[in-house]
Amino acid sequence: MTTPWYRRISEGLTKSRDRLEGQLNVILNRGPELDEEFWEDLEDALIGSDIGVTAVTEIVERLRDSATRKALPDAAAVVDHLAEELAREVTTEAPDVFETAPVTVLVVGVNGTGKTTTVGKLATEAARTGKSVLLGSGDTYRAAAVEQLDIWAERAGVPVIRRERGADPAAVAYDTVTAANVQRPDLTLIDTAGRLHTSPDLMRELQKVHRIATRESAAPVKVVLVMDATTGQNGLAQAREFDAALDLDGIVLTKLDGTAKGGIAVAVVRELGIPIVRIGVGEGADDLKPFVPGEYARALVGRG
Ligand SMILES: Nc1nc2c(ncn2[C@@H]2O[C@H](COP(=O)(O)OP(=O)(O)OP(=O)(O)O)[C@@H](O)[C@H]2O)c(=O)[nH]1
Ligand SMILES: [Mg+2]
Repeated sequence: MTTPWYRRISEGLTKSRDRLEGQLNVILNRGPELDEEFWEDLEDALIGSDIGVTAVTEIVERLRDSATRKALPDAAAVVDHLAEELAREVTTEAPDVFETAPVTVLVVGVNGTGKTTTVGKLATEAARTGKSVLLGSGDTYRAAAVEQLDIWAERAGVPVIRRERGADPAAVAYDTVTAANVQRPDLTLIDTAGRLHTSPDLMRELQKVHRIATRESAAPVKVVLVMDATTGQNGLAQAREFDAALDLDGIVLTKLDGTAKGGIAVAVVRELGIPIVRIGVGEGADDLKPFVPGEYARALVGRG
């Protein structure tokens, strides 16, 4: 069961697991009784991981039901069953947007969440598995943005469509999808500049980028938000705004390695209803992983 892949996810979630596992151990050390104090402390431990009140209430309810039916006889049995319930909360039927080919994916999000890095990692992964990839450098604001994407592209050996700094990002999107219509790559990824979800002008600009890409692209166009897991509840607020403006197809949850509140992934799926399509557990090319509910839950709870 301990594949290298699982080990990396598990390492990435160390901070979150240390926190949650520590709290669960405190609860377990008090004894096997399933009294009110047990259920309250379990709830608090889960809410403290940013799992979100809605999901926590449902999970604890189900565990209580099982305990009443004597399926879970004591505290240890309940805690052992927790990972399974958590996995259930984040399981969705949504298809993997990066696996359908051909596809064009517009990558959006607030400043510094990891968009360009994620585009680089995705390009690396796709190229390695023999897919053809085309990148569009849609961040025309930041001086170093094009160079940053170029470095990833060069390493992955994939072409990039770009324009001069200050150009209209919708023009870059146009150039990219029209090139894709001719070259027909399996995967086209368009990076965009970071922007605050509270800025109407910048959100309108992004809608224009999306409109033009959708109008011109022969391949279906999907929109993926890159969300920084360390921003917690604020990240959820960002996601709601981006979803309202662009109707998101998926979320890449980055920097899970940088937070003790990795339960935020549960809140993303349950409260936003948007599937998590990848998780970022580090800065390297190999640190972007598929989101597998069972593995994630085991890595978060740390037991079994
Ligand atoms: N620890 C960790 N760092 C990450 C992860 N993903 C990205 N980063 C780092 O986050 C920082 C910002 O990443 P960028 O890819 O430049 O973020 P961005 O969203 O493109 O930023 P802007 O274009 O300025 O909005 C970089 O230092 C990345 O290495 C991750 O999963 N874990
Ligand atoms: Mg960027």
